[in-house]
Amino acid sequence: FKERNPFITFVLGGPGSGKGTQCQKIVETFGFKHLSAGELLRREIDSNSEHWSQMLNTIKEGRIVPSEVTVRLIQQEMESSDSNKFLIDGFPRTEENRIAFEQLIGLEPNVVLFFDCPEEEMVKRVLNRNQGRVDDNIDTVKKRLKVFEILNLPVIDYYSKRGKLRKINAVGTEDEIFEKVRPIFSACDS
Ligand code: UP5
Ligand code: MG
Repeated sequence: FKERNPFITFVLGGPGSGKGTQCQKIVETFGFKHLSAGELLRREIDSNSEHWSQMLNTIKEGRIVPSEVTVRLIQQEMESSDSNKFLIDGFPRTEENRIAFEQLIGLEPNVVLFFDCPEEEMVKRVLNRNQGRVDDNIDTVKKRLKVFEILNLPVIDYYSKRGKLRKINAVGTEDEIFEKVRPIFSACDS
């Protein structure tokens, strides 16, 4: 897979910061393959795969599923895809996730997007979503925010130091935010 020299983007940001929404727009405009780690895990739970009940509990508590599970799912999706440009949404959540990906896949991301959004806005968006997600309730959202701050901010900081981070203010309409995202990919497209 490494020999295919894929272009890898990690898409980070707190719960409800708009990662999935903006990924959709990037796919439409730039033709990336979108892989949401959370979606892949929810799909595993829905298909009653091994350890599904443990995974469901972890997500209800806003905690992080073991790296080997998530990295394996992402790897399978990447390897079976025709695309060579990937948006990996909501991963890596922890330094351990990041290191597991680098070791297993043997690649680092080309770019890391960070949707920076105030907590009260994230809470509002998540509670308004209404798509039946088991983690979209005020108790779990508070836990997700805490886990984001403690475990994910160090990952964001790591990529900032490596010059790979593109921080985007995630307040505004979906289209306004996409206009800040667009130039990042226009530059890679040419
Ligand atoms: N919305 C979007 N943009 C808006 C805007 N500009 N203005 C107003 N509203 C806007 O957006 C959220 C909601 O806001 C939507 O209703 C949208 O219409 C609206 P969305 O684009 O869905 O935001 P997103 O950042 O994708 O929020 P999400 O809730 O998916 O983020 P999380 O990071 O919390 O969820 P994820 O699915 O990535 O992970 C869920 C759980 O899985 C984690 O908590 C964890 O338990 C587990 N997990 C792992 O263990 N490991 C992993 O690697 C990944 C996940
Ligand atoms: Mg999402």
